[in-house]
Amino acid sequence: MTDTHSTTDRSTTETDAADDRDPLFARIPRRDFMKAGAAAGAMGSLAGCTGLLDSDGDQQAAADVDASVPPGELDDYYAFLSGGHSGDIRVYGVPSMRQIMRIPVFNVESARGYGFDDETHEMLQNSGGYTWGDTHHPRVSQTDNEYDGEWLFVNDKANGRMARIDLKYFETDAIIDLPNHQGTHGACMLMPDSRYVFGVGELRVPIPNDGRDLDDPSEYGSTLSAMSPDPFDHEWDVRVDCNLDNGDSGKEGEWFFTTSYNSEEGVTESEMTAADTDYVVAFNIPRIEDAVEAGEYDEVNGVPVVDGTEDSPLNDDGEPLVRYIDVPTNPHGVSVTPDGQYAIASGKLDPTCTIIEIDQLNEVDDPNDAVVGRVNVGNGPLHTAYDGRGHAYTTLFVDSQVVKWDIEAAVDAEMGSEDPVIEKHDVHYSPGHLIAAESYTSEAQGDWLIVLNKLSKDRFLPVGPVFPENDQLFYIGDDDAGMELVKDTPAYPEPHDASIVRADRLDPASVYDPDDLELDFISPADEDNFIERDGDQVHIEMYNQRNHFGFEDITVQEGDEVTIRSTNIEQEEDILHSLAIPEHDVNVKLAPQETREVTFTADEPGVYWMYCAYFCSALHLEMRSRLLVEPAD
Ligand code: K7E
Ligand code: CUA
Ligand code: CA
Repeated sequence: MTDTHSTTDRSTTETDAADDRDPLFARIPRRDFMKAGAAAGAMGSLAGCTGLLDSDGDQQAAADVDASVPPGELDDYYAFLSGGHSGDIRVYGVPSMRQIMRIPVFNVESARGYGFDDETHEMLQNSGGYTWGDTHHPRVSQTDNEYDGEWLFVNDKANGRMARIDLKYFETDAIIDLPNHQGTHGACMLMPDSRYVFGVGELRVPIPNDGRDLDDPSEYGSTLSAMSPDPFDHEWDVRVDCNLDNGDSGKEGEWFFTTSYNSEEGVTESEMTAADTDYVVAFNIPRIEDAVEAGEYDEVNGVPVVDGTEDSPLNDDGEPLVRYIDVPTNPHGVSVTPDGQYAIASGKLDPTCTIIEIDQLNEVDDPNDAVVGRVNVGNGPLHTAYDGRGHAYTTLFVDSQVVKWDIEAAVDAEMGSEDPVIEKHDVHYSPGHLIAAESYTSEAQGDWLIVLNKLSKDRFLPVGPVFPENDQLFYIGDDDAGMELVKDTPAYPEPHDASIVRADRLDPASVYDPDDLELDFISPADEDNFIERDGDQVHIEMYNQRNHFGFEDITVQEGDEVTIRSTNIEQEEDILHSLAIPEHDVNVKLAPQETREVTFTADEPGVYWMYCAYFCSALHLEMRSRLLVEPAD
């Protein structure tokens, strides 16, 4: 291959390209961090060494990047971070790393009343009734391999589920319980247009897991589950014998890749690490669709399950459904380069990353012939991100470093060579994922990189034995200066992965559109506001606004089942109310123009002050009404 990637040429081109993008940021004041970085670099700034070596082997000084976003200015990017076993999603601004919002997904969350009103309560009940989940991989929908800002999908590793978040309202609006998954780990959509949402089953179990084959692990398996994005429906599964771990999509709508660290089909650590090699599993999605179409599946738990195991007759012919590519023992992350050319698997137990040329999978008889490079990056490589300038950035969990390397140089070099490595930078400490801006799309922005460190150790004031994680922001836009560590940000346990999306690609609503809600809007008109009784069921509809609820008091009988539907009729953004009822576990958030319903039992006679928990005006404390529960005779 021709060596056309002179560092100087490329960085010049990229600076121009970045300037060309400025109009896209038109509604956002954009700090000139590029200029700041270049100026400081020219002055030979004394900022800490990055570990970048110049051609003479000398350490170069880092550029002094200004990532501050002063009060009143907005960030250039949204970052959506998973919350791990907190079960939520966190929304950061980049580069400020300010946490702007949390979006509860699998967790009940009181600030937003999530899991308290009837609709969100039922959504959690109908998807298993759990009160927590383990989110790892938040991925934003794409059209033509660019973020379209419509949906965010995320897995639940704890209970085998996938959730959808509506980015118009930044709210979870649907959850699918995947019946053939115990733990859904990897998550991604089929590119270029998010045709499917994929959940990747990590934990091998009997399928169905109904008491059969309890202690016969050779009969266990995993599935890749495919869902449609809208409506969010489960369509089919593909079964494999090994386990599946992380996943990412090719850019052409054909291949989906996952790693597998348990080709041994073991159940103990020593069994799962016994073999010298495991797999990157490549799913040929059009072939699988053909099999589903032709009825070549078994239905398990109501889901069509196509047999993608190595011995499957469907894998026999010239165009197998699933291809198994050997990679060194116990790999972890797999991610596709922005140009769609390569899938790169990180070695974890092996100090290398393996480069698979995706087009080759359609050409070669032996899928191992699609492996076109293997670069020695260091100890414990977990995940790899891209800057769109031909560089890969891989986290080294064991070495506590990020290594930057040249992808084409790695394809040209001998297998196992260290030569393609450009730079290693310390991180603090023990990184898992790292995410570069829009690196999961064809539009990698090449400026910001977030490294999600599992340990923070000495980086923050001590807070007892539970430590925060440490999310570190790097500037990667200057290849001459090298990676620059810009910011440490403590994170509540425990982010795993993130997606960084240019802010102008989203268009969130600041007030509800009542037409988007299932429940009818309740205006202040008399006929809209009523208290109705049917046996021991009481149904109440009322509006609310600054500084009162539709009724000053509501009288019910002990033992009544009470349903209150309420609309916040405010039209002004950022004026939220809530309906909180002490000692009844009632806590419903009501944003402007939002209608919610909540059902509870009035089981103790007494006076209860319904109140508003959002500080909405100077008379917020007076925004309260009495619930009078009369004793039963
Ligand atoms: Cu490496 Cu769940 Cu993507 Cu954690 S996974 S780090
Ligand atoms: Cu409404 Cu406080
Ligand atoms: Ca293994």
